[in-house]
Amino acid sequence: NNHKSPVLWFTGLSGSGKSTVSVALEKALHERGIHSYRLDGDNVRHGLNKNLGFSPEDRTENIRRIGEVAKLMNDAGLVTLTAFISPYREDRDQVRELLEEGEFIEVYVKCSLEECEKRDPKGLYEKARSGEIKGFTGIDAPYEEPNSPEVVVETDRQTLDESVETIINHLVENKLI
Ligand code: GGZ
Repeated sequence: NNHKSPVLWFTGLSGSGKSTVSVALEKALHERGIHSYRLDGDNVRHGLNKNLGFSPEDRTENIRRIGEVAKLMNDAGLVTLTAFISPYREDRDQVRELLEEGEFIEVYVKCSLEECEKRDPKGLYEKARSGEIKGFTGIDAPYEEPNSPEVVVETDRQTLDESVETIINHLVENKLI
């Protein structure tokens, strides 16, 4: 198998738009005849990783398992999309190391904390601010920004279509699709 298929690893704060952008990208890839598979909280944290919470150790284990699953799907030749906060740089770098050179595409879904809090689609930031939820990313748990992500999309400054186009352009320019 000499054809590289990418793992698109979305990382960013809760509410930054990881799911929205990855769903839209999946659709754009489909329109180009490219079959992809998306891993996100709905199909992973309720199944494979339902024994994990949000302590630093559990988040690291969450990302480790997702990385291993992404590697398997990548071996099977699928374009794989993952949408998890993945707050620790070291954990993301471990996944990068599991894959071959050039296969791991870190997509930083950048959005100010202020804007994420304003969106607060599930009311979780409000609960974190009031202390009802402890250890919430960006409030009282860390988010380590990527140092050199392959792609950055800024969801508080770009439209959804622009973000998708930015990612597609990167994939085309690097002959990954
Ligand atoms: C961050 C939390 C927390 C805490 C529950 N911190 O906006 P959401 O709801 O849908 O996305 C968040 C999701 C994060 O799960 P991940 O598997 O992506 O996290 S990690 O990569 O850090 O393992 C949020 C919800 O779960 N959630 N508690 N304390 N997000």
